[in-house]
Amino acid sequence: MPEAGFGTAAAATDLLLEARESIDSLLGDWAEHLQFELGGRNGQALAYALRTPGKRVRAALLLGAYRSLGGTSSGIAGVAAAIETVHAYSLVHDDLPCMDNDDLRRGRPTAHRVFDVPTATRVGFLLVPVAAWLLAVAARDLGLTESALGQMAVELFEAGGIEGMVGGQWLDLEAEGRTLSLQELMQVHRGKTGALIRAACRLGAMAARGATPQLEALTSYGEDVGLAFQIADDVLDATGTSEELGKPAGRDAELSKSTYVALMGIDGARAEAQRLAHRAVTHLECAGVPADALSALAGYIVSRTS
Ligand code: GRG
Repeated sequence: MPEAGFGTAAAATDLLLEARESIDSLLGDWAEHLQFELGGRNGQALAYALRTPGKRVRAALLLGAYRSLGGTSSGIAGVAAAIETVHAYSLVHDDLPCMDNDDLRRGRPTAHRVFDVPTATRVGFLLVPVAAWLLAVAARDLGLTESALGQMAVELFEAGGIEGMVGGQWLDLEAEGRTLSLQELMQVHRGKTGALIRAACRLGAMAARGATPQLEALTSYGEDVGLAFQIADDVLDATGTSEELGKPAGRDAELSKSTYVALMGIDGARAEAQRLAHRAVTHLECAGVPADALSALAGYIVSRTS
């Protein structure tokens, strides 16, 4: 439930529900199609990865950003599905033995446990062109120009690359067993988790053909909620149960990872996440971007229990 001071609770729950329903349905259709096209074990594994149900926070942020700038087309779901597919690839690879070596994800056995490591590795890579296809189809449905599609593709795949998610994950892996400074930790979090969340907000704004000040406000909102999201994730890893999280709890301590909890304690980390979520909303208010749903989502991000 979103917290007091963060907009109407129903605005976040409605958006998350809509995101979950539309993305699960769209990715379910793609899973069926690609399982048939690819065939065999690879096809089954790709469909498994596409069908694993997440909270769809990135999709909800993208829908919220799009609507906040007046977007109305249902075609936006395809853009949201594209970013969720890049996120799904990152989870499949993050769980591999060469990275976090986890058995459970989204309440289900990880892809490499159900299939095997080479298959899960392949499937992770295959999800990237699937995301590109989803984006291209969505851009057509939204009536966007080729130039706009090109800009959105750069946005999505740069956020997923060395300057963003891959770079952040790389730094995170290299830092295992070492204590990072707060500045270094922020760099890891901004890349590993923040970059895709920032991109979700920017893609929603770009699809709505937002003006530069609105795009900038949504970018700043995305940067702050992106960091807040990962801080909340650190807190949940330290305080939640594996059942609540749908993945093994307490892994950060097991892997000797630097986290906000390690640096600031649980209360300090919670307070920092709250501060960032509030600041995120002020960026929208200052630019006159209608903030109710995005404010409620910011509140949800720092008060979620899974
Ligand atoms: C080759 C170095 C290298 C990297 C490959 C694996 C990878 C790319 C990146 C990992 C990025 C990653 C897993 C970041 C963690 C982000 C995070 C907090 C995930 C959990 O997000 P939720 O809670 O998950 O939104 P659901 O399941 O709800 O979608």
